[in-house]
Amino acid sequence: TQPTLEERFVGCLLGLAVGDALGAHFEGQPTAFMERKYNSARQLLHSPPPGEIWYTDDTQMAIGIAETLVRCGRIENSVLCERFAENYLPQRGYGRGARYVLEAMRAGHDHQYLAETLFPGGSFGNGAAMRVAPVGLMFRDDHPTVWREAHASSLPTHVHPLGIEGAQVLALAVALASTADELDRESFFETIAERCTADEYSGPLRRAARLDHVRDLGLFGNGIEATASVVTAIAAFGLTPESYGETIGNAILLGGDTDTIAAMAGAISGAYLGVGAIPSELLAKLEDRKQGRTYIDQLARDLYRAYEDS
Ligand code: 8NA
Ligand code: MG
Ligand code: MG
Ligand code: MG
Repeated sequence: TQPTLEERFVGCLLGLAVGDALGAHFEGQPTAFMERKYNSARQLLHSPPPGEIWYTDDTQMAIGIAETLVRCGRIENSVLCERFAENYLPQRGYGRGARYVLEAMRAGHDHQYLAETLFPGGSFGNGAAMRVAPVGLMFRDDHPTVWREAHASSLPTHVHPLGIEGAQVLALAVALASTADELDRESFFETIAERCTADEYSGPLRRAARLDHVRDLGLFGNGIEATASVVTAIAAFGLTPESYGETIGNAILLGGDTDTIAAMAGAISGAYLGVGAIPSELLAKLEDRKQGRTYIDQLARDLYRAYEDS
C-alpha cells in the first residue's frame, strides 16, 4: 500500500535525521575502512552503534528551514537567519565557513558579507543541499518554485552557484520522490538534469540514471563539496528506491561525508517510501530530547498542514 502524503513528509524529515545521525558515526572514514568493517549495507544496518544516535548540523539546519516554512509559507530570509542562529549549537559539527557565518549571525554582525567573502565566490560546500529537503516537500507541485525557494534557502551561507545549484537539485529530487507512486528512474533523473545549468550536475545525473551496481556509486564522490556528494545521494536512492535501509547503508559505506550523504539520500528515500519504511530499531535510537525525534515528527506534520493550506 502507498504511504499517505503526511507519512511521506514525516518520512522525509525523520529519514534525513536518521541518515545524518547514523552516518555521523562514520564521518571522515576512508572508503577502505568501511569496506573492511562491513560487507554490505544490510550488515551495517543490522549492527548499528550501541545506544542513542545524535544528529548533526544537517538536521539542525533542516529544522530551521522547516520552521521557517511553517511560519511563513515561503523562505523569508530574516526568519530563516533567525531560526539558524537560534538553533545553532557548535557541538553539532558545522562546516568551517558555516560556523563563522552562523556565529556572526548570532552576534548580530554582518553575516552576509562573511558568507560572500570567506571563500572565493562563496561556499560550494554541501551545506545548502544537506538542509533543503523541506523546500522540496512544501513546493512539490511546482518545480520552478522549488528551484527559486531552494536558491533563497541557500543564500544565508552559500552564495557560490555550485553550492546553490546543489541545493536546487536535491530539493527537486525530494519533490519528485514525494510525488512518485512507482519511480520511473529514467524520467526522475532526466527531469532534474534538464533543469540544471551546471554540467557538474547534469552530466553525473544522467550517468546516475544508468547506474546498475553499488560498486560504482563511489564514482560520484564522497566529499563535502556539493558537486562531490549531492548526485551521490540521489544515485544511492535511485539504486535501491524500494529500501530506505539499503539506500542510507550504501551511502554510509562510501565513507567520507557519510552523515551528509546519508542525510540527503535518507530524505529522498523517506519522501518516497514514507516513515513506515525507516527501520523501527533505528528510529528508536534517534535522540529524543528537545528538538529530537518527537519534535521532528511534529514539525513534519505541521509542514504538511502548511502545505495543505497553501
Ligand atoms: P562550509 O561552507 O564551511 O563548506 C565546507 C568546506 O568546503 C569548507 O570548509 C571548505 O574546506 C570547502 N569549500 C567550500 N567552498 C569553497 C570554496 N569556494 N573554495 C575552497 N573551498 C571551499 O560548510 P558547509 O555547511 O557547506 O559544510 C557542510 C559540511 O559540514 C557537512 O559535511 C556537514 O556535516 C559539516 N561537516 C562537519 C564536520 C564536523 O565537524 N563534524 C566535518 C565536516 C563537515
Ligand atoms: Mg553534519
Ligand atoms: Mg557531513
Ligand atoms: Mg492546496
